[in-house]
Amino acid sequence: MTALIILLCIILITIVLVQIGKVTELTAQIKGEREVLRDNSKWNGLLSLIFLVIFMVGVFVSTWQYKNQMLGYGPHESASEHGIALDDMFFITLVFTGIVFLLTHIALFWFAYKYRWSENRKAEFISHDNRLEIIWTAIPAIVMTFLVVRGLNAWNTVMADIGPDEDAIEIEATGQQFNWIIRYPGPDGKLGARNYKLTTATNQIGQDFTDPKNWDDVVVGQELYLPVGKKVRVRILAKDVLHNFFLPQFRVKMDAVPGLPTYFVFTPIKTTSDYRNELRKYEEYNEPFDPADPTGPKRWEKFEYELACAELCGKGHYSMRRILKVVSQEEYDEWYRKQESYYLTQVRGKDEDPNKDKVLDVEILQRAKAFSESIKSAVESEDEEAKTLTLNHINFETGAAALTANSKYELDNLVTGMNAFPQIRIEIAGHTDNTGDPASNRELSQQRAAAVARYLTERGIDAGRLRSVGYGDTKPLGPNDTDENRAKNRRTEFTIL
Ligand SMILES: [Cu+2]
Repeated sequence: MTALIILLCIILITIVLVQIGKVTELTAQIKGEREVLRDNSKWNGLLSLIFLVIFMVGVFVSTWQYKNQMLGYGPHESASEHGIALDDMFFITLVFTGIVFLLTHIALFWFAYKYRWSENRKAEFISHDNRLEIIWTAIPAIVMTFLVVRGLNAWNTVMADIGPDEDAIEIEATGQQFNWIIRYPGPDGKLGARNYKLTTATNQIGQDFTDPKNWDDVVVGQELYLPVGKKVRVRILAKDVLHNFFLPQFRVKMDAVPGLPTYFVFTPIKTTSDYRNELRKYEEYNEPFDPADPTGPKRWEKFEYELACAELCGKGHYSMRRILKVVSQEEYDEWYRKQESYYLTQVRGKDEDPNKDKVLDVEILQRAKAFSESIKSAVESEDEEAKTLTLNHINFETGAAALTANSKYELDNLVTGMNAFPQIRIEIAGHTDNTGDPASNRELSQQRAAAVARYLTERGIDAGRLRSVGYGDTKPLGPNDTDENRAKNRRTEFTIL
């Protein structure tokens, strides 16, 4: 129905236009051609002049109206160092194109009015003018050179990579349909190697876990943090289709291309709260964030820097939004301390862990620290029960009393503890589960406890400070009903006497 009405309207308008044309022709015949021409030219010139005035007023009013939407101005000042230079470039280009825009439009409509048709005037025909040609070639050439040289300069500064010894954080962003996987280096400051062939459901970015640099790497959650004033290099990759790493407030924008790593280096210069305080000065940011809740928080209070994907990468594209918090170095350090290694929390000890049989340096350090803390609190404790500690990382060859090679780390921690508290004496106790003959269980547990004691004396601990006992299956921690519980009951303990 609507379509029919629209069609009818078009037909009617066409008929009206044709009729107007006919009427004009008829009046021309009656009044004489020249008179009509003079009338038309006069009106044409006058309307051009009126249009010029309205148009120019419109240009200036809308520029004023929307000034707070412009990059590099008011609430949209850049939050990064290089962003200021980029905004300046836009501004200078705007000044030049603005001048040209104003001059050409004024000339166009003013001339249409001033040189409207008149019987007493004849056009002057200029076939060629060298001076004019030189002027209008030279001016754009000089302006273009200025803009291009400046732009090239800015490009080289913005795209400069970090130097080998420069103090910077390198993080990694991998785009996939539909989220960003953001990886931070661990305390070693280095990101571990990747190999796409190693990609699995748990190892989404194909980290090569035989590379020790990967062991402490962190994969962060929905919010990412960066310290203010510190240079950041983002390694940008994609797993499936084109994505784009876009931090609008920082003027950071770089394609994430499958198979072709790109990067962007930038320095945030404003924290999230700095930026909020700047927005606070503008009326439009003092409106409620949620229009349905007029007394709720204001827009500036809820402002967050965002990481977006600026490539239409599929139907879930919008869900690639992430929050970036720029904070002080202290706040950053505090957040960073809370992050956990992806490898140690998600992969370590599982089937796909290539280092299952090895004890890692990070673990040795962690265990040494934990051990020294627990032996200290056991020594200081008044509670009898707290004086018994289980040696969780001591293992023996199956059915024998020989210590496995990896057991030495915990035993060395025990040696360090015995040296730190020279006054203590300990009882080393071997325990088994209830499988097999009780007498041989007791015998085996005795031999194992003795093996531990032997190791300690070999490391210089006085034998008088040690007592080794085999309890066999007589002191289980719990019922021997499942494999798991039996494993808990097979243990080596020591008690501070
Ligand atoms: Cu995307």
